[in-house]
Amino acid sequence: MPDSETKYRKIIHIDMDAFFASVEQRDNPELRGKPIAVGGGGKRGVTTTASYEARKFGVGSAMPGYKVRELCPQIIFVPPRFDAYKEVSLQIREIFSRYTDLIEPLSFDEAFLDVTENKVNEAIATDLAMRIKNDIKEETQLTCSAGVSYCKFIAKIASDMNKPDGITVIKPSQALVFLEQLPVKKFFGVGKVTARKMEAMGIHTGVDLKQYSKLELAQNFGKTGRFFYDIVRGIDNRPVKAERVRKSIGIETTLNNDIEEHHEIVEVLDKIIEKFHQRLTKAENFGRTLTLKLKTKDFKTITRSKSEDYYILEKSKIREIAYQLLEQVLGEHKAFRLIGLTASKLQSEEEEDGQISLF
Ligand code: TTP
Ligand code: MG
Repeated sequence: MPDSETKYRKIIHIDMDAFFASVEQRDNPELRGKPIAVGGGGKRGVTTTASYEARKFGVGSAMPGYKVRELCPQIIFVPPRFDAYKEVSLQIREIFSRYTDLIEPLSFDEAFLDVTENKVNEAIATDLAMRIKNDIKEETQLTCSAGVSYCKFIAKIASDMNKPDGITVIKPSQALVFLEQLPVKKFFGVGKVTARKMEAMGIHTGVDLKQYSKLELAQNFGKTGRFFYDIVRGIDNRPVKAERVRKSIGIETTLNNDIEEHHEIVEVLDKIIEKFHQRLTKAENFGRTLTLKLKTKDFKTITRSKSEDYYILEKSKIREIAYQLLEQVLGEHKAFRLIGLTASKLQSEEEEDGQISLF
């Protein structure tokens, strides 16, 4: 529990209610008030989610179709329309940004907002959460649930407590009792295996968890164990991390000696291309523009770029363009001390603009 000297943060966690299913019911009045499952209608498919009407029968996410039919024979299967969900996702993010720039999206339908300082000078976080809920309802015709607290962990648990269309506030003074009563399966990172292990150790709720020392928890659960130790005492200082949109991905190498032999330059460039391609592949993020950067021995920086209509995905294509760009430079300059390659106009950036579906 943070001591009374601490200036508490104000964190809101927002999560849309039965997200995909609600969008389907909004866009097709015939589905309203009925048990529906989004996806899972095919032979092998599983559901993405289910409407609240279907949840009464026990239908939920990631369930195979046959199981859903067993639980709820009158279920209506609806194929997913990811573009529609993406659109709402962008809409709600725009709403959040009216109130704060400290937004950390966790998925398409949920985000943390740090509103300690906010753009509308609203001192009461609960009132701000109400405003956000109202904006979302008015502009998307959909409901969401909000959790309000002083840290991320409690705000996220709180948003799930009064679904749908709910709001739950856990004040710092209520946090300790709240956490002591919390079933361990609600604790971050408690999967089935951990839950079973905890069960065996007699840990059912926060208060049981508290009986163990930090060392004991670390020995049994590693790094997560230390996290549990702090969390159950209400200590969670993780900041809300605003997602910065990446504009470019690049690699450069400063050389020990200036190089001017053509074959040496190409050798270094080939190594860079290899690493550069690996990095893009790992990030699953490619660019439409490639930039070659060179620094001459007298510290002059030269860049040459080329853009394509589509993302430059293959190593051979990167090499082809990089060689072309190098040829352009070699006419004027010879000796270099740095070589680099950068990709820009990235896939991730354009997805953010809503041009490309994320699914
Ligand atoms: P959730 O927020 O977990 O669920 P939900 O919004 O449907 O319901 P709740 O009211 O309980 O928040 O997930 C958001 C969307 O993500 C969900 O509508 C569909 C999708 N999803 C999947 O595709 N597969 C899954 O296994 C889960 C859990 C969600
Ligand atoms: Mg949700």
